[in-house]
Amino acid sequence: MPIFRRSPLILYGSSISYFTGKLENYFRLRGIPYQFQSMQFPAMKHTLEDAVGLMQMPAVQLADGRWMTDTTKIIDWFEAQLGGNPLVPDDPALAFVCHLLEDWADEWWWRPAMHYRWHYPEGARFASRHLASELTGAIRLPLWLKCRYFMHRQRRGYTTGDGLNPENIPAVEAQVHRLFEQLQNTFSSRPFLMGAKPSLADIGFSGPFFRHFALDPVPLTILREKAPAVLAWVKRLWEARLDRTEGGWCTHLPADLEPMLEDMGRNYLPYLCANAEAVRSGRRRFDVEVDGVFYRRARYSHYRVWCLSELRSRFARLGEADQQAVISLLEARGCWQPLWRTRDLPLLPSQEAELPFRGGTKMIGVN
Ligand SMILES: N[C@@H](CCC(=O)N[C@@H](CS)C(=O)NCC(=O)O)C(=O)O
Repeated sequence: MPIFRRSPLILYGSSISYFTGKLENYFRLRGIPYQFQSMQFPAMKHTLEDAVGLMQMPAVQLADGRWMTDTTKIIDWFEAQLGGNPLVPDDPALAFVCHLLEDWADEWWWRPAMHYRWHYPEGARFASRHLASELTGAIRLPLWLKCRYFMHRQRRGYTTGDGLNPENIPAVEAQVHRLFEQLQNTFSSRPFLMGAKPSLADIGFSGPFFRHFALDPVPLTILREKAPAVLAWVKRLWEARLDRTEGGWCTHLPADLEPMLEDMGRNYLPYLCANAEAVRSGRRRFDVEVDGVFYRRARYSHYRVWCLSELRSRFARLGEADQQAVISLLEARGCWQPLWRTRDLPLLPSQEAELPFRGGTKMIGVN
């Protein structure tokens, strides 16, 4: 029996964090016992930089003392220990789509989720107060000052400091509305993204939804009014246990997922390629127009070069017939060509090879 079945691991993070929420949904779904602890700063920053090479949340400490970082690779590791691959459809082309959706949820919906939290005063007031009280009790400064620090840091790092401005905000919000409509459509016809049971794609989407869109005041109001089936899915996923779920995978790509793939082919995949070009030429800030939206002075991300390389390696590992199936599925939805637009990727030497026990780069480097 794996060690994590015998003694609970510790999950360090924040009770309103995107990726902490993603990992909690995974642990619950898989029945992996965990004890949640809020990260305390500044102590955890030093602990994590020593233990895993960088400070990001969540972090996991196993009962044998080992530390882990990066939800995607943490989940991979647990899945390998548990065996059987039950969170990914058996059909290789659908399995590829499942991983694509997880990546899209992790990386593309981060900025809009941060926008809704930090742009609107009701979100920013709630989140800054919550984070300041939850994470920085040991810092002896007035609460109002810590709140100001969080608001400023998160905007500078992730919203206005990552390509958002008054000109493009309406278009970015329109994308979020479109996603809500698409998911409302999906969850009105079946319980989870890829069938009657939860997949890695659902776990991925719990990132932007569980602790952001379904929690922050402005997007929550939109969901209540326009996409209640999505709120029902958030709750269903939180309550789901894999050993108790019945039903199987979709046997082919459901029509309701097609518009999402088309959007991914128009926004995320071209963005990933543009980001790779920015990293190659050392442009820490770059301008990029994707899906008709112009992002000025977006931050480059070494980590997302690796994300693109992971998607490509996953494809490369498939047999010839499965590769053909993936190509036809992606080509028909406009995802194939943008996946390869930038040929050689500027990866760092052995980039992220030690995950989940040691990380090399943060999603976006913010101090
Ligand atoms: N790829 C990482 C991303 C984790 C991440 O970026 N987490 C955010 C909080 S939800 C964070 O810690 N950001 C670092 C910072 O703000 O300094 C994962 O999957 O765990």
